[in-house]
Amino acid sequence: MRPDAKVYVAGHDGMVGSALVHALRARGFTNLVWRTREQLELLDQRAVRDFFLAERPDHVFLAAARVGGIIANNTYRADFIYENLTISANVIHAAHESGVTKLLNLGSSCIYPRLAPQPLKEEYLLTGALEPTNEPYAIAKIAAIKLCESYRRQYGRNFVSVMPTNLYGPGDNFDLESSHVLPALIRKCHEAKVRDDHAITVWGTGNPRREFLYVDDLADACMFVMEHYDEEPFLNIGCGEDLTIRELAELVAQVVGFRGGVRFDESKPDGTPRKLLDVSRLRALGWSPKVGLQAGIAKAYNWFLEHAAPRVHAQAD
Ligand code: GFB
Repeated sequence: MRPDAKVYVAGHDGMVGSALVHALRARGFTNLVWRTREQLELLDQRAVRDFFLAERPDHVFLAAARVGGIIANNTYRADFIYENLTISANVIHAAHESGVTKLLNLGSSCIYPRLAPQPLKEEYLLTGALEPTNEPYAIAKIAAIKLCESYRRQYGRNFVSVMPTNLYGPGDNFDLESSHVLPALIRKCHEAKVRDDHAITVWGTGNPRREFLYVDDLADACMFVMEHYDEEPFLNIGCGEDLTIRELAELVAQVVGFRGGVRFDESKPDGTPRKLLDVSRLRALGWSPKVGLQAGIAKAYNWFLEHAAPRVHAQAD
């Protein structure tokens, strides 16, 4: 990327998009473009097209998406498939029409078959049935991969996709119904500590295994891919290590300083039993993460204390 390249970050105010803006600025990129949802509705095809033709960005990070944890995915199934399909189609097509030099599309590790061998290699895509709780979201993300591949094959566009593992960090959603597990556990442990509760309640059996990546590492990996990788096959982004939800709950409790117990609500879904990415392709290209899980949870907890906890308390009062 030239230092004066015009870079559009779609989804700049989300957890991933804001980490990308931060990473771009830290590397000296100043010609950044973004729009709030009020200024540009990404579900509106004409508005997206007009924006791209007026701004003509050189590089695009497609980090705009409707996201959420297992219950949100399972409950708002229509919203998750419709919004994610539409955003991807509108942005990728407009990037093609306006002649964008390179686009990086962010997917998700839930694109892989529920019972695929572990760790998940990129070539396992479309080799089996998906996890039912997030099938609509996964189908939309698979469609986005295929959009990038297809514009590359038909029109020679440099559109690349990456599949991040479960992410967490500053700017995360800490709502107990719609969030992912890690921010939910930070909030549950914090509130239990403040209230001096005996235990927190964790959804499911605690047995599923998940891999977690700190969002600044993800942003760093996206910068690396934007600058060094121009091939068609998409790339996994993860740390290559996982743990059970029970182990995660214990680790979060330790970082937060909650000394009570953990009980499991087995009426809530477990989701896919294991989701560990094979990250050998990205490692072979020369990228690896920097932030360990315990340090990352401590950073995320500090952000929660500074930004999210006051809001949560204000809502409760
Ligand atoms: O993070 P999570 O919602 O997403 O849940 P997935 C991971 C695991 O943590 C599941 C358990 O087994 C949950 O049952 N869990 C335990 C909890 N306690 C909680 C809690 O308080 N809140 C939440 N949310 N989970 C999502 C997909 O799957 O991951 C998306 O639905 C996307 O499509 C995203 O891929 C990264 O890892 O199961």
